[in-house]
Amino acid sequence: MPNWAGISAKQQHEIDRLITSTPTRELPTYDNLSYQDFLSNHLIPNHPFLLSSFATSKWSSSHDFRLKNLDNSTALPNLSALRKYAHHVVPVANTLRQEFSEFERTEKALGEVLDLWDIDEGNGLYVKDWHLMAEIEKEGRGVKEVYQVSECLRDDWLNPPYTPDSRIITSETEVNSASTSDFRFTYLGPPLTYTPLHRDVYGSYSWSANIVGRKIWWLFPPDKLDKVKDEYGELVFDVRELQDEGGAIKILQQEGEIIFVPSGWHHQVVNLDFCISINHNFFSSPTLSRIYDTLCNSQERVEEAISDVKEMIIGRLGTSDNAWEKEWVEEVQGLLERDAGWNWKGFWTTIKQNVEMPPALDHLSPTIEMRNKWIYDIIERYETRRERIYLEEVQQIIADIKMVVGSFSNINTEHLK
Ligand SMILES: O=C(O)CCC(=O)C(=O)O
Ligand SMILES: [Fe+2]
Repeated sequence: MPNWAGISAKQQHEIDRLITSTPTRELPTYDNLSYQDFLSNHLIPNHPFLLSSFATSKWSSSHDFRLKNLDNSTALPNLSALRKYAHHVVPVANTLRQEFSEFERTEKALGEVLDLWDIDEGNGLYVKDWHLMAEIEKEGRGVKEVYQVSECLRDDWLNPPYTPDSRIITSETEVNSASTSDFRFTYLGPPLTYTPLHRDVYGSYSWSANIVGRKIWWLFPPDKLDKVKDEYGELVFDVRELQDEGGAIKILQQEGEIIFVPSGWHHQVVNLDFCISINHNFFSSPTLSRIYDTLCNSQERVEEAISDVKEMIIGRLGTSDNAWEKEWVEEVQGLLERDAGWNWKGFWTTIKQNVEMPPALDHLSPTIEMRNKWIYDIIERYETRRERIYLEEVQQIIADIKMVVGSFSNINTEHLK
């Protein structure tokens, strides 16, 4: 008995095929994971794992969003409980309509999508990247009405520091402003809605909790992507088309479990049931060098894409002084922000904010010495980049970071090498 009346026998067959073709779990699953073990065994080596449903059993959403399903161990979604958010305008992907390398996407009031699902329609619609937590906070309430962030996941440099209660939102802290980003998402969709193969924004880590339903994940370490390409050498949209599904680590994530996706790993996700999930994209000091590399690569791509603009600037200003280079650097940084979501200013500002106001307690973060070493490693690398001389604002931000983390010579990093 499927947990969603809107699916066909053919679709149920595909779900059964996905379940039976998933091997026994190849990744560790913890009931309890100390921060120290998380840091040494997963954050630093960049390895995936799962937390058992114990991690979400006390979340309000695990109670409120589930309807007991007598025929099945997996719950049904309590769509009526989501009605209190019917006025939220949410991004909706139509997973039955592919447009080039994305699904057709629109924005709708959540209530409109719930209306369709209530009559077993809209079975390709996937509500993705809904900023539920930010919306709740904007409405003056606390996110404890939905979830609690597991203690070991609190050192999150990309999102507002976790607080269960309502947050005072000033123009300074307003979500989506330049100073605070929000990568706390909620996803919901019927069986077989899916997220195609991708890597997360900025090369971040992500964690994803299944509140309702089960998902299949295909995970690819960065050095295992050669079998995931089509005949033109491009990464495929859907790994199910491939022989051997590209040799992925394939995981069936049960209801209530949290999966950790390492930084820079490609992944694809298919919902086996009607799923409601919550995820965070995040990063912290152990992966700063990967985030740094991702930004350098994005900049290289932008520079290649607009190399004709460089010629135009040189044609106009000549090369007798550095004026052309300053303009070129500014042009690239502007486009980088639009294309990659941030540029050097955004990157270093994020680091400055997190060293000035660490998001997690000491025992839930790397030691200060470790953190500072990782920061200094990327500062050293940045200081060899030519464009830095033109980005004066960024130089000041880095000077501020150095003030907080102390001068390099004062830090004893010998034991970390
Ligand atoms: O659940 C999904 O459909 C996608 C989730 C995802 O890509 C992530 O958590 O990084
Ligand atoms: Fe993702």
